[in-house]
Amino acid sequence: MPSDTLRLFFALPCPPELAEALCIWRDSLALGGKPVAADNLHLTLAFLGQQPRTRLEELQLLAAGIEAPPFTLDLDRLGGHRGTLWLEPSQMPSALAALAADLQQRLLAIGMPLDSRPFRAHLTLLRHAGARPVGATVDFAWPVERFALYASENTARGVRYRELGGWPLVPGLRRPGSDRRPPQ
Ligand code: 2AM
Repeated sequence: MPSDTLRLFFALPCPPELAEALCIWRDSLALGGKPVAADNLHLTLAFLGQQPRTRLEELQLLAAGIEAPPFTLDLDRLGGHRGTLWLEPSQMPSALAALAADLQQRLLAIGMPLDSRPFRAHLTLLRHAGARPVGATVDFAWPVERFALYASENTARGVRYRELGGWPLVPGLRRPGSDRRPPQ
């Protein structure tokens, strides 16, 4: 019988060609550990934790109301902590900060309990690494064109992130405040 709750999060899904390139590069580092599967690579925008299934429709409607433009995310920095290895941008694109902030404000407005830590954009590549990368340089350009809602599920083959809805980022949309004229 399906559970009454789902472990949910909103994220940017990594495009398949980029995911493949990232996995090839990561595997070439030969750091051991538990690699994140190519299909699971993503950048979390908001982590909701365990939520009742009955709230899914509300979350899908909330996401459909978001208007934000596409942007390029330069993953040009390696980060890591306790055997976890991730990629992150050295410069946070303002469009990404605005998208995450808009989503989080809307989630708070419907009473979703969110992590109180500030948003830190990162894409996890590897967990429980046996070694640290030495001298590795990185620069992957990610054309971000959509975001999605996922359920994290434990399967016989490990954790799988199932997409429950996806929404495009639409060109030509201005961020709030971006149409203000500078003072004369
Ligand atoms: P991670 O990659 O840094 O582990 C699915 O679990 C996604 O949600 C992962 O990207 C994970 O981040 C993130 N996540 C898991 N638990 C979280 C938490 N308590 N707060 C914020 N993000 C979390």
